Amino acid sequence: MTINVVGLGYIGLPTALIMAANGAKVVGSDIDADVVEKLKTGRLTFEEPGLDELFGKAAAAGIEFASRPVGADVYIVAVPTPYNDKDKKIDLTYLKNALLDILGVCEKGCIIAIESTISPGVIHRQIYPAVREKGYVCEKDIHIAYVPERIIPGNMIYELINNSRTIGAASEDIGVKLAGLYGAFCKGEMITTSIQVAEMTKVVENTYRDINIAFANELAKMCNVEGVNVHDVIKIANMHPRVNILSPGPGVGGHCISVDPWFLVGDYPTLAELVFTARRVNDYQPIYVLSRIREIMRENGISSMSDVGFYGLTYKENVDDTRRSPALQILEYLDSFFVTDVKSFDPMLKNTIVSNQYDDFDKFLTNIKMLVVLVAHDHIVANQDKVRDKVVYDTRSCLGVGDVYKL
Ligand code: SAJ
Repeated sequence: MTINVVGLGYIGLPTALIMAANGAKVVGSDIDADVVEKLKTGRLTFEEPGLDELFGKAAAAGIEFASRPVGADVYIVAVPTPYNDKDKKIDLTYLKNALLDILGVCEKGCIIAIESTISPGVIHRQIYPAVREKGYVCEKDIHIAYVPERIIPGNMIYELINNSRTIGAASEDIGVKLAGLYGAFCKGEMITTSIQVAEMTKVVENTYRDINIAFANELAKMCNVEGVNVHDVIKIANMHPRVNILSPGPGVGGHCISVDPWFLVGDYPTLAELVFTARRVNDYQPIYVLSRIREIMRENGISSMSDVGFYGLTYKENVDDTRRSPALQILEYLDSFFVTDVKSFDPMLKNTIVSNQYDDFDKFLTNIKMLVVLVAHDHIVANQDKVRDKVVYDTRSCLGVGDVYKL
């Protein structure tokens, strides 16, 4: 069986590599010529623990890279699916373009397994018609399946191998074929179900997490009014056998949890009230953190933002991904008021992406009076002794050092 993984981003690349490393004949394709060129010359496009080693194994096993889809038995599609800012509905431009490219080269009988997040009903309402328009009979000439990914950046390789997989297919036969294909590298349970259930489940998983984090963020604000440590409250509440509250933080970033719930809001505007409110709470969180920064500055006689340093620019700990990062949102907000002198440092970033960004932690520290920890990278936990003489606002509650402000 030959496999073409279409879209070599955060999901497509590890998937292509793990399949090749486990013996499948894989071609990875991406419309971004730079990405293809880098991969062809042995360079990875982002950092992730274990990805380097996996790349080596896949290269030795003969993985190929191309700038367009090629003939294959199975296509695995992992292209971006953003949402339209106006109506919050899913934007299927990339997915439909990838599909048309595949339909231009595929043979009858192939399976197109979509991994990109989609909103419920998209395959029947939008993908099937696009396939029919090209003269194919769905589920006879071309099989469409929905196999959403579940891996978490920072622990992707482990989760690719160990998470259970949802396989949404129109027939048992296709479900079994895909379970065999994924089962070649994945030790988790293969759960075969209908396409519609798989579609709804994917969005539900991320929405559940978003709502839970929104509750934690709201709780943090109430605890702050009471002068109570929210982390103590959550820790004790979570000791109840049926309570599991997530952690408050400076906001919800990344390209999944802060995006997918909008699909439900866009599709069911009068029904998804709780989902909408949770999104608003989490989207407002960076501004709340900024108001706390101002309060803490006042309390400590710090009058200039140039004395404040932001630690962490990525959307979460130990990754180099800055998409929809709360830290960048705070910086952008400050910038809109012409406050451009805040200093920042992120050990995970090799490039300078904002002004006054330091590449040396010690130098960064000597130039600030107040440190705002926005991301709990292992690096800051290991180096916390160095920040003892600073006013510290730890929005992730990751530091053990004595006198720090918590969220
Ligand atoms: N965050 C909090 N508090 C928490 C947990 C997370 O504020 O207790 C913040 C993080 O700092 C980050 C954001 O939420 O800014 C999202 O991070 P995350 O680690 O919760 O999730 P993602 O976006 O990296 O990955 C999620 C995962 N989904 C679930 O856990 C249900 C992953 O399994 C999915 O594969 C991925 O979305 C996806 O691609 O859909």
